[in-house]
Amino acid sequence: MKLVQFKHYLQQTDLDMAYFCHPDPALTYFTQFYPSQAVLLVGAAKTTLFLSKLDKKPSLKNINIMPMERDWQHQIKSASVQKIGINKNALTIRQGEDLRKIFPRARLIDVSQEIIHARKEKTVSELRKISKACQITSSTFNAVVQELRKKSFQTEQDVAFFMEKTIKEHDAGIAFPTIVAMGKNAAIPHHKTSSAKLGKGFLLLDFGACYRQYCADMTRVVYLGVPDKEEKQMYGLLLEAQQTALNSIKEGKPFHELDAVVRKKLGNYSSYFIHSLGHGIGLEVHEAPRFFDEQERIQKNVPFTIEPGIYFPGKFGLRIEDTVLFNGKTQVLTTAPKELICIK
Ligand SMILES: [Mn+2]
Repeated sequence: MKLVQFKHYLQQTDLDMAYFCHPDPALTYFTQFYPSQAVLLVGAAKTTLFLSKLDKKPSLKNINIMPMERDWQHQIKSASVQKIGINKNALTIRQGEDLRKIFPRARLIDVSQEIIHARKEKTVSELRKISKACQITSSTFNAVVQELRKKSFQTEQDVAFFMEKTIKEHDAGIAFPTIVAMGKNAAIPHHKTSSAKLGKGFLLLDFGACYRQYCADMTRVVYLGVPDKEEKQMYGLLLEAQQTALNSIKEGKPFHELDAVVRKKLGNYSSYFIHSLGHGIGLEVHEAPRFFDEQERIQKNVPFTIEPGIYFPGKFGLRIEDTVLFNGKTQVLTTAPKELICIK
């Protein structure tokens, strides 16, 4: 990862070191490791990971690993430390107070913006992990469609359980709790998967695998039974809108312009599209770039999602989401089919 660049940044800004505590994603970013308990000290010269003695030691390049003994704080005390970088988005008040006790006279400087910036553009190795997470996600969708055809499930929870089991069988974890929403439940974009029975109508599946800490995010909608003309039209319109956004991806284009393209395509229905068109993705499911930030533009090797939706409260909801990458051309990483699958 960009540890070397970050060290340059510390030097340029006169910081003696930066201090990150688990579960700060910045710690996982620089180590590519998810500990049970750890603190990472990045100095201009050396980087040390104080790691719980209960964890297996990872093999890390250019990072010393020290066991987190009871007195580990004493080992790092130093009167010469004057400025310490912290991540205000992750450091708790308690962790900040502990840091103060170690370095009572140092100034704490927020480096969260620098971290967000560094994490946006992915390295080849990060992109490989994200692609793999997307492949697992796509094949999980194909597997769940087969099971739905066999009528294997009674409830939303049954479907989610099968999907999460399938993801885990691929040596991955889940990026977030799987959303399975039957019928009117899908009108709530962040529906909590429930014991609701499957019945006739749209079934929305929003889920993602997490492979070596890197996330995928995908939403597909299938139809249980036979859709009527209006339902088919609504799905068709949303799919067209999503495809229009994918076709409009171009280097340097602001994300809010993509959003505008979709709203135009949805026409009168755009008032039912109640969230942002997408988000950056990586170590976290939702990370920079933020689409509503006017400064943010499409860049090479910055993966993001495209997920238009329409929600009719009390009736049904639809969303079609892909994780995509622009690297000179647009690559849709989540390759599961999008034509409406009807399961009779
Ligand atoms: Mn998403």
